[in-house]
Amino acid sequence: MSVEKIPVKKARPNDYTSEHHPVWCPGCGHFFILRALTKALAWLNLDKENIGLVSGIGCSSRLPAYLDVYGFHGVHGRALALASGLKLARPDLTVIAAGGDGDGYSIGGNHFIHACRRNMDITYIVMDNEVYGMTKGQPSPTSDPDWHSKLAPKGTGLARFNPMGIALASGASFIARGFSGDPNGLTKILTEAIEHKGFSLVEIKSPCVTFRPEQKDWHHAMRLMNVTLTANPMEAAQAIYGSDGFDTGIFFQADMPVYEAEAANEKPHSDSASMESIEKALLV
Ligand SMILES: Cc1ncc(C[n+]2csc(CCOP(=O)(O)OP(=O)(O)O)c2C)c(N)n1
Ligand code: SF4
Repeated sequence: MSVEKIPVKKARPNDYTSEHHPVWCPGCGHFFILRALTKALAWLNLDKENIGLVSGIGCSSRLPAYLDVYGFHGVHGRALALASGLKLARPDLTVIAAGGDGDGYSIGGNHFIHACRRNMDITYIVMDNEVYGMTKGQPSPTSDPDWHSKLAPKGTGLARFNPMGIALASGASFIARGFSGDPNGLTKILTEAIEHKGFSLVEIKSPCVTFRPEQKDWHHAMRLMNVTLTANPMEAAQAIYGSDGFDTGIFFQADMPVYEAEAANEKPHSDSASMESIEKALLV
């Protein structure tokens, strides 16, 4: 008797896009991140119903609306809190959090540090344009101190926040930088980040063509995929702090303990005992 082969359906990037057309400004870097993410999901051939994409608020945080996966457009700065709860309640899901530098590093800064520290199996995509785009151009934690704007004449005078350095110091086990203008490199980084077991920070330089038009020149400055991957935090710290922000690639990847709530693995959803454990876990 011949054994029939069951063909495995290979997903295509368009399988993951929703019917909504992005309302981003023409030329915004976020378009290319959306595309790279759909390519990574297709490459991994993930089932749509097993993906949870959570965001905060901002132009970048509109991402879940444009993907045909389970999505949650949350509140400003709370994407990682939501993503952590989702992963604890449904450890079987691929959980991705997304947002901007304002959302994640300013109002969401505390959640960012502790999400790194827990090293839960979540991929965090930060679409960094060094500005609050949606609220019309305020400086963000990653803006240069002397970036002059109507809202901050002569700049803030404040040193830049170093998200990758902070992620390393706080316990994240995968740290990478991508560029929205490098679709192939970015797809590769996102694929590796989603596959990685633990907290993955993917910092993506994504020009805001409206409030930071000078960022259109970033593509001249980028040094694409030139970073040497290490599992040694000292070497990673040197690479992160030695970079002027224009190098891309995976800076750090290590096999480190991943926080998983025992009770959440046993019985998700309405069981009050497991809800208590989840609440306790989030206070760690
Ligand atoms: C609690 C709260 N504070 C402030 C706002 C206003 N707000 C909405 S989006 C945003 C900034 C978003 O900037 P960023 O995360 O960098 O994303 P971008 O728009 O640049 O992609 C702010 C301050 C809000 N919605 N909720
Ligand atoms: S304001 Fe900036 S970040 Fe927002 S959609 Fe326009 S270009 Fe993109």
